[in-house]
Amino acid sequence: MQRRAFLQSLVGSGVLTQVSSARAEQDAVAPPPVATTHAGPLTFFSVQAAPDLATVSADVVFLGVRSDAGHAGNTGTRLGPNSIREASVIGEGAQPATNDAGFYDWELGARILAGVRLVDAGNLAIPPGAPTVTRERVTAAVATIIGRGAMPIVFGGDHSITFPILRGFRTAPRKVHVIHFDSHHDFGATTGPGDAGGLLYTHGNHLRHGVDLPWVSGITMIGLRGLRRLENAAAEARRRGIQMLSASQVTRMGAEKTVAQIPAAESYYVTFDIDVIDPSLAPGTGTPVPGGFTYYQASELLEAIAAKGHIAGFDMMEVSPPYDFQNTTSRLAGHLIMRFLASVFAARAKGPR
Ligand SMILES: [Mn+2]
Repeated sequence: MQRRAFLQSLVGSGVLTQVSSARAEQDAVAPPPVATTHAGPLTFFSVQAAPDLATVSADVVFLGVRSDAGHAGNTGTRLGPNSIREASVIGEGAQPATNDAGFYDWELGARILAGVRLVDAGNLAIPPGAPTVTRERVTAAVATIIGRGAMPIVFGGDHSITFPILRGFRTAPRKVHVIHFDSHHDFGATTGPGDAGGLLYTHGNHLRHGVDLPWVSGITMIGLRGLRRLENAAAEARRRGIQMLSASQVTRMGAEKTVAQIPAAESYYVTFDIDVIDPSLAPGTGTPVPGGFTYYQASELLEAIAAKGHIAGFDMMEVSPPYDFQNTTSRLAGHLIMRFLASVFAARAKGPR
């Protein structure tokens, strides 16, 4: 049928008239308010913007590092920080300047993070073609945040950024045990043949550097899986006392038993590679591996870690929007961070950590 004739038949049947009169009625009853869906600077969950790290006064500082320099081929993680922020504010209107009221969590049936001073410092300025300078700036920024008494939460960026973040803990009041969520060990060799191809700083060997920092008291890896030709890095990691828990081991044990295996420590730093999540739930990453955790598994693991001891910092790495579907991965990443922080501050409220 011709389109015109089809439309005329609809008019004749009264369908179009009914629809348009219903809409007219709706418009008359509820004129649309003049409002914007989101205004002001783009910040994570619309928290207060605090671009001056030197004077920041907060409990938590979110910081984006838009760097791809440590990734081998599938770049895109430089778009991660803003994508995580955008996904976190969809559907939200103008927000209050402070976080006094916190957020309502439908699954807990309660408000979380009320009164916790959350601020977003924006993205670190990244010079083009100078990854060494980038790493130095990351270290300086993290050290500044810690010096201000706040907890750094860094959005990557590729995972090579975690080493300069850990360097920034040099003057932190407590040593840190690193809890590494990742489908990969990221413990590749830095010289000679190996998983990282003999390159010094990549997203595949940041923990090989991190393990040597005197203020890193230990490392636990959670979520390992996949097939590799080489196992020399795993052997070296074991030799260095690193505990490696595979994704299937953790799935069998559950969150409580898994976290009970992490040694007691003065404080914990959690580095979270989004590829530890099953790729069907978090496709937006450059090196996906079959298998992996669900959102609930990861959320429960983080909750148990928050209850275990003092949490010194956190990073969310390898979110790569070009491979994502409907911002699913960015949204999942953002929610995990907020659920984790809710557990951290609920634990702190119960007593000193
Ligand atoms: Mn990684």
